[in-house]
Amino acid sequence: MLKELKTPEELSIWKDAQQMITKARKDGVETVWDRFEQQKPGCKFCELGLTCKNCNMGPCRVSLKENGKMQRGICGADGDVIVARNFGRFVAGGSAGHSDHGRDLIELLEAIVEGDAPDYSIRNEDKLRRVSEELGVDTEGKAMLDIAGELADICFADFGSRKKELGFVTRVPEVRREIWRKFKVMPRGIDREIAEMMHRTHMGCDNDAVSTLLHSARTSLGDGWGGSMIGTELSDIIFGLPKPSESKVSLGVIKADHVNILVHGHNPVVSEMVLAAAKDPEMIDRAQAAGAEGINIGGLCCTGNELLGRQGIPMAGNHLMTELAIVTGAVEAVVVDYQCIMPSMVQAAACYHTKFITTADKARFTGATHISFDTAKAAAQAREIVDIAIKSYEERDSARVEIPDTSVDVMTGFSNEALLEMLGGSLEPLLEAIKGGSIRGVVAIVGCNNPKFQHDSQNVGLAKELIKRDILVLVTGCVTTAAGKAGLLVPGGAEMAGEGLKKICNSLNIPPALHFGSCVDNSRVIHLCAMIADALGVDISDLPVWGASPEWYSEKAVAIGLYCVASGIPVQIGTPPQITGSKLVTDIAVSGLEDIFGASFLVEPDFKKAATEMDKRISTKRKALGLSE
Ligand code: SF4
Ligand code: MSK
Repeated sequence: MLKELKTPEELSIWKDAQQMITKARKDGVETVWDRFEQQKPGCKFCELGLTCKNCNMGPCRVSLKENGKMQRGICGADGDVIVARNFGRFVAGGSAGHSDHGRDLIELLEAIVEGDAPDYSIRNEDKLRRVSEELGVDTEGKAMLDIAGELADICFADFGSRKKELGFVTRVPEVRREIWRKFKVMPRGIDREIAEMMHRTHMGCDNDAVSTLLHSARTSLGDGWGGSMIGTELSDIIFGLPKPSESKVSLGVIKADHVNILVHGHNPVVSEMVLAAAKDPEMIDRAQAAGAEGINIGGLCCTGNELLGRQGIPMAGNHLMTELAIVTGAVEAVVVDYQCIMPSMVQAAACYHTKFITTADKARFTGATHISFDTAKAAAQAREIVDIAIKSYEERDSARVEIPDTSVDVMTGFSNEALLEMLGGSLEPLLEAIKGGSIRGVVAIVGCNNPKFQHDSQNVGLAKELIKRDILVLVTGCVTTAAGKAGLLVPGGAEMAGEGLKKICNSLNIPPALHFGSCVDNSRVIHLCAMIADALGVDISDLPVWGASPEWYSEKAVAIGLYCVASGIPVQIGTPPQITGSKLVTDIAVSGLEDIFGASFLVEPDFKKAATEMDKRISTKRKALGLSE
């Protein structure tokens, strides 16, 4: 029997998404929501985390026996061990993704130093010197490229096995570092922790759930204070600091009379070059010769966030909007690097004239046009990509074009440095606002979309609930577009905030939700928390702060959540990871971690209840710090 389709209004809160879901159905394009329904009912064992495929005696599935005891897999692993091992590998996957992205930035920095990446340069020498000095480089009297070479070596070394503690860990308050040393979760090497997680979860190794979970925390810390932080800091050095600027979001940023190129993925190494090529007068001439007014670059997901923050490039959409962007029929090319790119985009693109272009050899898609991106010839390859898009424009069928006419203003580009500059060079005004209660707390809403929820309902709902309570919101990753479309990323959004936060936003002319970058850039959030804790002379876990990922979906989101918790920042998530088959593991996640790290996970699918719980803890933390409410 055919299942009844949900209405577009039930699937997404946004008019542009609803319009394109309707068009997708008319055009016969399958979307993520269609496949979500096809996958129902899900496998209960997998949902609970009780399936193991770690060896070929299995796979095994375990469940509670009639006598109330947990069955064991063929090797004898019980449910707690199986759940913990699966969770550990999930965290390792997310940490590997972020960290390998970070490594790509080191390789680019090294190539710049060696003259092998002539189309790139170091745009922010000031940050290069500052970060290098922080990591122990003596920069006095040295040339920029020599310093960059030393910095690249230090960052590469953080991926290895020779260190006892990662370089950026010096940013963490000493009291927290002591906790990490005591529980043996101090990250030593980024790749090392990931590899050790794979080793521990091989049959016959770590068969103690608590031990495996602690190493999961260590692996995630290697991501947050290692791979991700390197990715963020080196991106700032090479491509420049995000600075507050204005832009637009929603599918309305796609222009009917332009060659539209959407960049998607995470790494700015490709998208920055595509942007530069699109600005080249010769390419614009070619586009005009093809009948277009010009070339329009739009962002999707986190590569979009990278360009939005640094270059003010508009965002077409977040995770669940990526297929829908193609459905406008006005996208000449989607250019992707890696992560969060739905394989279905190849099929969606094939329904129109859209060229789907992959650039990373580690992220190939069957059916795509692949251009193996090489930083030695980046500009030429970027021009080749733009050229493909221009040719594609000539194939566009205008009868199939329908672009939602909404686009919403946003203010973007709030790095820690930009925030400090805005505050007059010191955190003091922010601390005073927190102490005085105008800003009662800070919550970073992070990450993704998931068809388990009405698209963006939780992301936006939570953000609005928090700002009403005078809680400053930071957004990263795909929440950015959601917050932007809801009007929360402009100073006028402060009208939706409580009186205290509104006053601060008005006096600084900032929005009540600040765009802090891509999902890798959650490293900025933990760094900011460390700076605030240091300034107050307390541990991070003493602060009135939270992380939240109401609509998370990815392995990376869990790695982020866990490194926040292990850093002392509690994290709300809208759905649990696949751990609920083990009471032991679930209890540790939602309360046991509190005893070790002073923070744990809150699983709450209702944003109003989540906001209330988060608010309560913020009040408690404020009281403990002796701050007024
Ligand atoms: Fe089954 Fe153990 Fe092999 Fe997992 S490791 S598949 S539980 S026998
Ligand atoms: S892209 S990890 S859906 S934020 Fe970073 Fe968006 Fe989440 Fe991917």
